[in-house]
Amino acid sequence: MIDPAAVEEIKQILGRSKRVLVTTHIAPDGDALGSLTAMGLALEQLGKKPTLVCDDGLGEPFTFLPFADKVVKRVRGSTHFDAVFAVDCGDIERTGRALKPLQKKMPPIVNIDHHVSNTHFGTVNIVISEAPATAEILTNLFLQIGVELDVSLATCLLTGLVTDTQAFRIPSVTAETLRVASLLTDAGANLAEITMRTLVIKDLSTVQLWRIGLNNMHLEDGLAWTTISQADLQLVRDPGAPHDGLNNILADIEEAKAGIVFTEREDGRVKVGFRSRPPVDVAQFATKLGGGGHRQAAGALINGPFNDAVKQVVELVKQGLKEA
Ligand SMILES: [Mn+2]
Repeated sequence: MIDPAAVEEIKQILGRSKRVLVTTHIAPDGDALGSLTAMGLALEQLGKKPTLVCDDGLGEPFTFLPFADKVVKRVRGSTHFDAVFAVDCGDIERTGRALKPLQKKMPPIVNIDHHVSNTHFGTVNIVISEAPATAEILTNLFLQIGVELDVSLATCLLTGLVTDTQAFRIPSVTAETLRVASLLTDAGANLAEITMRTLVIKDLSTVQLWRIGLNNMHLEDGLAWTTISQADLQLVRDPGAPHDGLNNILADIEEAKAGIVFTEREDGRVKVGFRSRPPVDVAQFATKLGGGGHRQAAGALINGPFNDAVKQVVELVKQGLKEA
């Protein structure tokens, strides 16, 4: 249940609006894009003219989403909008350049999000940090304002829910999350297909990167780490492929308390990606290196040379794990 006063304010804004810009955060994930397209579909159902903007666009594996082809990187034509909806976006800076063309005459902003760090930048703010996904908040909002959950809308929303919860596996998943998911499957969303497309299937380059990473893996004193150098990247079909999953594999080793993937960048700097299982806090290490993140997933970008950087961070983290 969403605060009825906030829902009333949203209804009033919608009552005065025809053209609505919907946006989300840069480097979008499944919850960002699922929420963006769901909001667009809902607005269309309510007779509005939505424009969906994501500064980084919408790419694989999310092109299957209903309304995916409506997502643009920049506003074209008139920059007059009656309202802005920002979904899954903790900070207005995270919208990138999406709102730049509106700066001179910014309409009311409705901010719907679940990031604990949300800056409440909206005219109306629905920020529920206990919710595991923005899509869960949106589902409840749609029910409260009388939007019908059809199969397209349900598919977008369930995609947000499945991806942000890693298929309902994280601690913030509650009975309410499962009730929302069952409403969405009742409406026709295909849970198995969404999970397969967004969490299971990987492109070949990703798995090639994992192979390199697993070959280079070390495990000492409760720390699992691996290195991917520029020379290694030459062996991968698409060197830019994501290798987040590799991080999780390392941190999932029973004998490991934390996992680190070191990636050598073209500019000589070193990307350091941390993962851990509760209660081990890796954000402290990332922060020490000038980066940041969450307790169980954090990162930093540090200076090379590569081998020296790896050695230094491994020693720092091993020491920290020993003291903890
Ligand atoms: Mn999210």
